[in-house]
Amino acid sequence: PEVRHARPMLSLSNAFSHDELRAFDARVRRGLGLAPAPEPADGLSYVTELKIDGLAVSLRYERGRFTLGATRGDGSTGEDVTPNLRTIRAIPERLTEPATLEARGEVFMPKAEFSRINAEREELGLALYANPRNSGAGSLRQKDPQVTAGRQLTTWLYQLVEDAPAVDSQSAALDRLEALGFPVNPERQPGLDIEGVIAFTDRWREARHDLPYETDGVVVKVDRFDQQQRLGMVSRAPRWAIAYKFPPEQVETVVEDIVPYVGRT
Ligand code: 3BA
Repeated sequence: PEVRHARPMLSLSNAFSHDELRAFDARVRRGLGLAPAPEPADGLSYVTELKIDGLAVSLRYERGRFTLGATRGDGSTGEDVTPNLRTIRAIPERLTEPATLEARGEVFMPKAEFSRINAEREELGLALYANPRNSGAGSLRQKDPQVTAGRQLTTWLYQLVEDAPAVDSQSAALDRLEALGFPVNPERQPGLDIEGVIAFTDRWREARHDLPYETDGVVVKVDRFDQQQRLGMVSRAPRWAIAYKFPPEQVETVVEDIVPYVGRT
């Protein structure tokens, strides 16, 4: 069944270069009425998160119990995948306090599980999944939760939606999600200016290959909620966040043979 999100799930605008990140910083500074370059007391800092290449979901908890889980869908309406999400061990059935909230994040398939599933599918003569992302999405959007249960899916949560927020920044929200019992990616960094953000993207462009899961970039967010609020949104994308995408992988392919055919024409 379909579910309407209580609050719409937004989308992220993209940046593909350091200059586009600096242009994002310039827009943020202009929007907040700050000087074009960082000053000691300007109160602006960014928090970076690895961009997980998975399927965005929203998990609803009432009085500390998991009650409803949905895919992002078009942002307003997603699919109810609660029984499938209940098979994912990383998703807590009970929180550490009886809170009513929504936690949003990414469900994904680790690289090793992707290899295992594809090897199994090859054995069975089934079509192979192209990448962990497709494999993860396919595994979650199953009619039979037993199929999902047979795949090792996991999750990182990165957004906390509460009626009366208990925290005033994204970095504190990530810590609170962790304290509530959710898995939160440890490779996050608060307290950065834009050059610190750029250094973070440079470090992970290479290091990402050593991770057991796929990341396709870095999400950069203005840390303070009051500043996020003042910046607002354009269409459905917050002006206070941007996704930096790693450059596509350059690989070499060996052409082993060329077989020409002559057709009727
Ligand atoms: N942070 C994806 N959107 C993200 C909350 C905002 C956001 C993402 C993010 C809008 C990731 C768009 C879909 C969505 C929850 C809407 C992340 C990641 N933050 N770390 C700023 O790791 N892929 N995606 N998800 N609401």
